[in-house]
Amino acid sequence: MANLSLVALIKKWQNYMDKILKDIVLYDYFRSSASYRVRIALNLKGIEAKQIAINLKPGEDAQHSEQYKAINPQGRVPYFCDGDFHLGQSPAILEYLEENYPEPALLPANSQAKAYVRQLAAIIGCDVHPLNNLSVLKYLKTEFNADEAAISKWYSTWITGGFEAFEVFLVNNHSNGQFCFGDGVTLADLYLVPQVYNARRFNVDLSPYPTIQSIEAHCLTLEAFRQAAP
Ligand SMILES: N[C@@H](CCC(=O)N[C@@H](CS)C(=O)NCC(=O)O)C(=O)O
Repeated sequence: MANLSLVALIKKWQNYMDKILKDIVLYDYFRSSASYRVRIALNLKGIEAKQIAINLKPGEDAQHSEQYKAINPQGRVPYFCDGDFHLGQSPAILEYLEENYPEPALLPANSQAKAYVRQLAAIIGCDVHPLNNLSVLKYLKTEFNADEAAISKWYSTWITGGFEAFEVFLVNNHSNGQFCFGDGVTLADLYLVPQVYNARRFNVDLSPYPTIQSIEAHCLTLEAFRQAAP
């Protein structure tokens, strides 16, 4: 009897571990725009992921907890697990999703078009977002005594610089005002819409960027974007 229940217990444990190992998990935070990109991709590709919230709110700082750092040593979100394969950094996660869950494609097939879309994504992912990250803002406050006004100025400076160029690229390349490129969603839209959300949070004036605003408005009519929104 005792042996039988031990076997049952082991079986139960094995089932549980199998489930965890096969699960797709996304560690994220609702306001994290890097996580928002990944949430949109998961929705578009119809991938069900278990979301685990890491509370980035100053004072909570769950990203720096020992427990979370044991999962993601970088202490940032998003962090993605496909079974026992674990991955940080939204660009890497998005590329992984694109290769392993190719439908619908988020990159055009043509290599020049693909490079153009990646360029747009990189304006935000490499040049805007990293400068406005939570840890950067915290550093400005604690190390340079930056007050709220200075932080806002810093924040809008990098968004404005990025959006100015982004808008010109969109216009010069004849964006249809619904998507950054062509007539469907690409990675560029996944980077743009969350960044516009950040801009709105910090009251950045978006009036000089009508195409960006129009793309945001259109993308937010799509269920995959709406459900991923903070
Ligand atoms: N390059 C990374 C950036 C990730 C990142 O910095 N995420 C922010 C939230 S959007 C974060 O976790 N910040 C925590 C912190 O700065 O302490 C990516 O694209 O995944």
